[in-house]
Formats: sequence, structure tokens, C-alpha cells
Amino acid sequence: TSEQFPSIKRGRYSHLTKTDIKHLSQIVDGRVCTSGKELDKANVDWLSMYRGRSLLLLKPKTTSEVCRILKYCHGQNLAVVPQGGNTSLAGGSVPVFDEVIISLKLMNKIISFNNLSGALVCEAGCTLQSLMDFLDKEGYSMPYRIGPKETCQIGGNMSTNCGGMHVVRYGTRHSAILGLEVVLADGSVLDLLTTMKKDNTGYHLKHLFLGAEGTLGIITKVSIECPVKSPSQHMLFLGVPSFKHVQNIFKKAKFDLGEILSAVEVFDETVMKLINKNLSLPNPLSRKTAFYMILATAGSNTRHDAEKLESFLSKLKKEGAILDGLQESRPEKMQQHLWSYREKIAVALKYEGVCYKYDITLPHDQFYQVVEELQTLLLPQPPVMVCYGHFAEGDAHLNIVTPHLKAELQGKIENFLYNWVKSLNGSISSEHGLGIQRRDQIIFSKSLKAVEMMRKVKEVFDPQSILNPYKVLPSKLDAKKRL
Ligand code: FAD
Ligand code: 2HG
Ligand code: ZN
Repeated sequence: TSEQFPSIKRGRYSHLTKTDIKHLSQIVDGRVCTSGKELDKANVDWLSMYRGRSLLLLKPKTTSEVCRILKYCHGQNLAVVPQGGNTSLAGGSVPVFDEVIISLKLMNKIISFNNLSGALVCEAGCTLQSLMDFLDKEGYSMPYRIGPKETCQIGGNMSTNCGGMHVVRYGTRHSAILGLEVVLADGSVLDLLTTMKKDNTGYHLKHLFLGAEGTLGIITKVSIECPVKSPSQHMLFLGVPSFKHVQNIFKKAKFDLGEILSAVEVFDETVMKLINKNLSLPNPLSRKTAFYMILATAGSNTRHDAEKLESFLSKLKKEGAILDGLQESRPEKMQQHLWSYREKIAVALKYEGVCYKYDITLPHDQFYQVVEELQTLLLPQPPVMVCYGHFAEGDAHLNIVTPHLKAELQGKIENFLYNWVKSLNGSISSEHGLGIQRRDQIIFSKSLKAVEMMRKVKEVFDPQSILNPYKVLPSKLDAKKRL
């Protein structure tokens, strides 16, 4: 069993031999790590919560190399874990035992871009930032934005179906995806790499890989539709007195800013304190408020957008919905300064010690109630608790921060939280996925029938279960226990 997960037994996979290492090294022309810092780093997740014991990291450069790796591992019954930027917040990207790590980092070429349709085709290991930079020069942009853009990769983004800041405008990864090239567990290629937007020929297989967290195949190429870079962009940073006002601002923004609205983010005063303290980013507003909101707009006509924003803001001021605020339209100030307040929250929290992270979808009315409920539950000494997130989608990032791990505290939180989310018909994983961390909790958001169908899908794509084992699907035992 794993030290970290005493209930998980190592699957009946082969143990890596010297012959395996030699063979696999030959496939990737010696681009391997069998010890050292790079391998150590690849064994540990971003939160330093999970540590695997893989003895081999492979760095293929082509689809054909990925095919040969998987064909060999399939034949030898060796388990593997695909790895992108290793920024997963669900422990999905690191081995649980000794799985071979297949890093996509050297598969980082842009293959084509169509300046008329906006279709971008690239290899899975391109970082989000590199694609943003490329598209910027073409007058286009990526349809999503997440904090670790310098490290996360498009293959990882698709595999987690990551959300981020612009879902309100451009939808989830399902909306922009045009096609994928995937290497299946047996080493064969599933070519779904179209650049067409419309194609109803049969089942939409590509969507199965979004959010599959590397359990159904290794994505080697991605084709996505990119929106044009809006010539008129604005950001509002607002100090808001109460959660009731947060809701009103969101509603007004939908009505008044409508088609130009591109982000609706919220965070509470504790988050602001931790940003100020741990990131040396002072409050950009002149007064402290209970909540802060970041709203962004992206349109095509500066004058129209400015008019809309002016009328929107004057209504909010009249109602007392904002106590302070600033508006920014200079691209470099928005990109390099204001977005940092939102994108680096997870980094600011990490300085405080252990973060119990919960990424839950809630009805908008109950978004902040989760903090009040937990504060009461954990009396007389509730730990530091913050809530922030992508308000438009009701995606609440609840973080409970303690200096050290406390299993009893975690048990108490989770016994309440998952049942509460279920009672509200919410989701226990809004955008981060299940990985190893939340796989057994799937049943709080999906029926047993749905889980059974997922297992069947897994069996079709990966009958030997060599791809990222122990992730996403619950252990059969746990599913029964909770019935
Ligand atoms: P990894 O972490 O390496 O892998 C993630 C999963 O995908 C793993 O299961 C892995 O096995 C699999 N995988 C990776 N590459 C491939 C591939 N080519 N083929 C098949 N499977 C693959 N997430 C959000 O949704 N929204 C956010 O706003 C957000 N903000 C974040 C902020 C911070 C500071 C951090 C650390 C994380 C954040 N995340 C967010 C989570 C994370 O960044 C995303 O899940 C991201 O999409 C992961 O990309 P990655 O390349 O790092 O993938
Ligand atoms: C974000 O939106 C990420 O910043 C991280 O999804 C969430 O820290 C978290 O809980
Ligand atoms: Zn998020």
C-alpha cells in the first residue's frame, strides 16, 4: 500500500527493470531522468501534498515516441502517469506508487494558425503563456486564463477541463475545443484533429478526454478556436460592503455589460490581508471592505464600452453597492498588475502552511454561506478560512489554512461539506478535477449508475488500466462502503 493512502493497494503492474529502462531510453533518444532534481520535482505535486516514487521520467518529442512508449508499457504491463506543467490541485499529475512519468514538456511546437477562423493547432506541451504570446502578435487571444500560465500546458488544461477567469464569456474547454490527437493505452493513435467547428458525424469522442485527467489517453496535439484580441478592454477592481451587494453587482453586470462581460471574480477581506502580507501587494483601494470584486470587459468599441461602464458604475454608486473602486484600461497595468491580485491568491495562501482546498459549485445565493456554516461548525476556535472564486459560475474556492495537517479537523470539515454541497445539488469539484484527492467523493455529485458507465468507458479505452491508475474513478470498495 501507499504510505499516504493506506487503503490503496498497488495494482498488479510489473516492476520496472533495467531492461525496461534501457528500452524506453532508446525510444526517447536518452531524454530520461532516473534520479536527480528533475525527477524529484516531477514526483511531488504543486501543493506538496502528494509524493510518488517513480524511478523513471521520460521526455518524448514526437507523437510517434509517445506511441512507442505506450505500446511498450502496455506490452509489459507498466503503469504510467502523463504530466504537463504539474500544477494539478487534485494530485492528478504525480504518481501514487512507481508509475513511469511521461512528461509532455518537449512537445511544445505550434503547428498552424488560421488567421481567419482563429483555429490554432499545437502540440500538447505548449505552455499557456507561450500560446498567449503567440496569439497576441496575431491579433488573437486564448479563450481562457489561469494563474500558473507560465508552467501549465494546453494538454494539461484540456485534460483537466480547466476553468479559470473567462468561462463567463468563452465557456469551458468544451466550447473552444475543435480537435485532439490522442495516443491510446495500447500505443495506437486516435486522430480527431480537425479544425472544423461543426461536425456531427457520430459520437463526440474528443469531449471524453476533457476532464479525463490522463486516464483515457495521452493528448499529443490540440486544435482550438481562439477569439480575436478585443481592442477595447477594461478592468474594474471594486470594494464591496456585503455579499448581498456582490450578488447585485453580478446581476447588474449581466444586464448592463452583457455581451462585453469577460470575468466576474470575487474574494473576501481575509484573502486581501494575505495578499498584502505574503505577496507585498498592497490594497490598491484606499479603504478596506468586506469583499472585493474584479470585473473585466472585452469589446470592440472603446467609446461604447466606456459609456456602458460609466452608467453601470454610477448605478452601483447610487445604491451604495461599491465603497471604493478603480477602473483600468491600460493593457500592461491590467496584465502585469491588477490580474496578479486574483491570479496569485493560491500562492499567497501557500505561505500560510497547509491549505485544505475545496473547489465547489454552489447556487449563487449560498456561495458565501459555506464560510458561515463552517465557522459555526468549527467553534470555538475556527481556523483561518477564506472563500474566493469565479462567481459567475458559482465556483467557490474554499480554503482552510492551518500551520500543520490536522486529520481530525479535515474529517469534520468534509463530513459536513460534501453532504451540504450534495443537498444543494452542487458539485464537489467545480474545475480542478478529482485526481487522487477527491476520487472517492465523486458519488456526492454523480449517481452510482453514472460512475458505472464511466468505468465501462475506462475499460474500453484502457482495459489494463495502465493510464494514470488510482485517479478519477473511486476504488470499488469505497463506492460500496458509501452506499
Ligand atoms: P498537470 O498538472 O501536469 O496535469 C493535470 C492532469 O492532466 C493530470 O491528471 C495529468 O496526468 C493529466 N495530463 C497532463 N497533460 C496531459 C496530456 N497531454 N494528456 C493526457 N493527460 C494529461 N485550474 C482551473 O481550472 N482554474 C484555475 O483558475 C486554476 N488556477 C490555478 C492556480 C494555481 C496557482 C495553480 C497551482 C493551479 C491552478 N489550477 C486552476 C489548476 C491547474 O493549473 C489546472 O488544472 C491546469 O489545467 C493543469 O495543467 P498542467 O499542464 O499543469 O497539468
Ligand atoms: C484559482 O482560481 C484557482 O485561483 C486556485 O482555481 C483555487 O486556490 C484555490 O483554491
Ligand atoms: Zn479557480
